[in-house]
Amino acid sequence: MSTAYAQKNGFFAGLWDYLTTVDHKKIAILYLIAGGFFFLVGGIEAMLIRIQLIQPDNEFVSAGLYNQLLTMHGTTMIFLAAMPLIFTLMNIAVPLQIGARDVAFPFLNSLGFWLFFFGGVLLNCSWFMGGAPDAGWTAYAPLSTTSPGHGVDFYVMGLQISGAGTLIGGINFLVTIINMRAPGMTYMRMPLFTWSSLVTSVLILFAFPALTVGLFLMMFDRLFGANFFDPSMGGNHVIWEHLFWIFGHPEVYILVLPLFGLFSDIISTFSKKRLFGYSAMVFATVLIGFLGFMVWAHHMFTTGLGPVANSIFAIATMAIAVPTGIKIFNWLFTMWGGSIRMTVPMLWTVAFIPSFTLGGFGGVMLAAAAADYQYHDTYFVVAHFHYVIVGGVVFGLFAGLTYWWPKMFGTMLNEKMGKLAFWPFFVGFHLTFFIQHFLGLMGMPRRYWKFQPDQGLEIGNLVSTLGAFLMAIGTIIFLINVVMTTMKGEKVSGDPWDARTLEWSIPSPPPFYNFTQTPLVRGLDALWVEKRHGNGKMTPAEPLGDIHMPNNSFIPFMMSLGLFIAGFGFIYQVDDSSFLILAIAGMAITLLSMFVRSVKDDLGYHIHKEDLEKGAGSE
Ligand code: HEM
Ligand SMILES: [Cu+2]
Repeated sequence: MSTAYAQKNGFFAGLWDYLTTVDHKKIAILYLIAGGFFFLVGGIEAMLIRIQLIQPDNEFVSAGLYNQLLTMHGTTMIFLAAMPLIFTLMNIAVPLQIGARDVAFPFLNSLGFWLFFFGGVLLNCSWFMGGAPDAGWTAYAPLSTTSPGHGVDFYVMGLQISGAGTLIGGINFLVTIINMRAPGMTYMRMPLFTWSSLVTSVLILFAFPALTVGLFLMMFDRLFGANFFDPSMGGNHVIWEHLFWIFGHPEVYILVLPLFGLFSDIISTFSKKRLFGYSAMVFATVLIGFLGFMVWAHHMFTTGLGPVANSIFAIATMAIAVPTGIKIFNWLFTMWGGSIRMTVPMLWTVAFIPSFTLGGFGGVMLAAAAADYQYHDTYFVVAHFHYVIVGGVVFGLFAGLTYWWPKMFGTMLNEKMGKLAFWPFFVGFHLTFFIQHFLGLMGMPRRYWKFQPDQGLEIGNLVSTLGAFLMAIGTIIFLINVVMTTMKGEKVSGDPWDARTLEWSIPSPPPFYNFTQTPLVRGLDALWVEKRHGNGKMTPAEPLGDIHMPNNSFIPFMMSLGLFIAGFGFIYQVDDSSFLILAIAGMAITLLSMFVRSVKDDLGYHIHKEDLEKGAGSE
């Protein structure tokens, strides 16, 4: 067992460090870079869609390309942008909020990232290899099973690899939050972000296997001649819809619940008050998580489930408004009478509340099954889900990145620039999506390439596109802020927001072992308790001792690379069976890496007490 931890410098040493890292804080940065990149790709796709719809009968992109852009925009935003950026936040904050040195399985954390990354790259390779998937992000059969070319095959293989990464990541956080909490951190003292990450991890554990199964069946239908979804051969395509939405509906809660938790932390921090109704908030989070699973068939009202099933799913769906309402009111009550500081994270949070509530109203309208026969597959739906996904998830990501930026990088994003980014994005968001409710009610169908001049849809579409440009401007200003902040590199203290939870009790950025000594938690908002009733510092729960750390490893990268190579093999063996060699070679790389991992003893290393006293690893 080695005890040395040499710090090498230089670009390649740094690159190698990131390729092999198992440190949750560095993995958070990897998720940020990859997720941020895919967010820009998805955003460009959105802009191209909106430019196509800026005027009637437009010929900016062809119909086929439009289908690809639409499919890739939705798929990219959900799987390759929103999910990884949420993993950024969970990775940076969860271990620190519970007083842990890392996640439960650091090796798996790295594997989860690389699987997501290679899956996303594989999916996007389709653009350069004969065309992207074009059957919508929902890939409904039989449209998807009969779509020509290899686009949908890339969807199947890319999402399978990427989804495995998410599943692994979710399980890791589940175990981490259950097992790794510092002494005194009972369940009812966990910060709300950690609570909602726990519920989210449970949702991932139950939802993603449905996607895995669906994608496997689809893979066999498309690549190996099976007929699970082909009615003419005795299959049933409604099965795909069920499997997809048993995954897909919980997925939207997987995306939004962590941000609900984040908003709770932000609101109590910047109102200088304990969260109002803490236990009701926890209960509401769990209830939303549970109900999120019981309502998937509201996506299938029009498939002929029958009036009884439709009514049950309609009522279950509407019931979600109750715990969500409890949350909204508790946020408002927390702010009520607080001494509010309108920082940039707080600004996004305050903007989120009415925006998301409007999205919720649209959701309740859609939940009325009879009415959904009118709204179904119109722009009303597009308006609704962007209200919740952008107004909830994207606002939350901006809030969370700004809030935890100092913890991640030790520098603070500029507040003025932050506000300058917020306003165009916020105004643009409402311009883009509010009017789409009416376009939908006027009969504009979803996923259409063109509309016609005499339909009265011109102005609405024009406004919507102009709004999208404003959002793009906001995003660019945010990026400029990131670049400028990084170049300036002004250092901040460990607790620049005067915050309440454990992550702010250590330096920014934290040393790689996080806590020199595990802290003792004496109440909810552990750091705040010490600020009020102590000397403002956490009391250690243990004497200073050696810290055990895991070694870096290149194996997660190799395992994922193998699957990436095998993916091409599986896809192209349909045309030419010699591609099976690629499938076999790729699987061999993966299996060999797994074998090496199993037989090689990797016991990690220790940081010695004496080195800790000298301040090893902290800046
Ligand atoms: C940032 C500005 C955004 C704009 C301007 C935008 C615009 C659009 C447009 C025009 C459509 C096509 C609707 C249709 O014809 O059916 C669409 C679909 C979609 N968008 Fe966005 N979007 C944005 C952000 C997002 C984000 C952040 C997410 C998710 C995290 C997202 C998820 C989706 C999904 C899932 C679809 C459905 C795709 C499909 O039907 O296959 N969008 N978006
Ligand atoms: Cu749903």
